[in-house]
Amino acid sequence: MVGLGGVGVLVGARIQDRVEGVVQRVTGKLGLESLAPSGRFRIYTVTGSLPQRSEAEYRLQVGGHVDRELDLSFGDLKDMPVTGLTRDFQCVTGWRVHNVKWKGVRLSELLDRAGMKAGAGGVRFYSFDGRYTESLTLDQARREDVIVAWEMLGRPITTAHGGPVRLYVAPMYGYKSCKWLERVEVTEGPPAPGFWEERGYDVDAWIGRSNGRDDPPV
Ligand SMILES: Nc1nc2c(c(=O)[nH]1)N[C@H]1C(S)=C(S)[C@@H](COP(=O)(O)O)O[C@H]1N2
Ligand SMILES: [Mo]
Repeated sequence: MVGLGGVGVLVGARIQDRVEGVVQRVTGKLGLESLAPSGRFRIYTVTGSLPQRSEAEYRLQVGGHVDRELDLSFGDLKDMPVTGLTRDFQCVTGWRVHNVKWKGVRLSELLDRAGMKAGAGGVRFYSFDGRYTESLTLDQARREDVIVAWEMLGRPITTAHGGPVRLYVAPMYGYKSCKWLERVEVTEGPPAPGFWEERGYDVDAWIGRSNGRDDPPV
């Protein structure tokens, strides 16, 4: 458990300080609530920075082993059938945020629109931070509680939380929920493990059933 416990938390802590500093300055200036900036979430990024992309410039690619590559704008995503979820968010390092509200489009909807070619084996996700990756099996990717999210905590997803669009995999530990989502790639054969999985975490990241910890989500 060296990966996330070591590098992630150290980088996370530094970023957290920076983000809180920024948010405190902003909220102070605007006279908004001076609460902790993002509830009890920790802000994680493995690159040491927070990549920024506006809703207007945002694109999501869906490609790989599919019949039709998709190149979607933020508006395209919002025009698709909306799925709302309210779930606990659980990081494998132990912190949990209760009753987080999410909105987005089911990943299965995007996969259906792209169409799977025969022999498709899984899905790999890429972040526009240029480093982070994740993966799911096709069965996992098609679950009703796996969404490409454009709203979190009842508002547009902030840059710190991976906006404008991030993945949200409700039944799995937070590391599956790839922030700053840029590309969804259907793979021929099983997908390569994601960033933290190459560093020792379980590929099947079911909350309460993997990584040797935690009770199932409420
Ligand atoms: N691109 C990217 N996505 C990421 C991470 C990251 O470092 N980079 N960290 C993961 C982990 S370990 C967790 S717990 C959640 C944290 O989400 P938050 O930063 O919005 O709290 O994002 C996940 N997605
Ligand atoms: Mo995490």
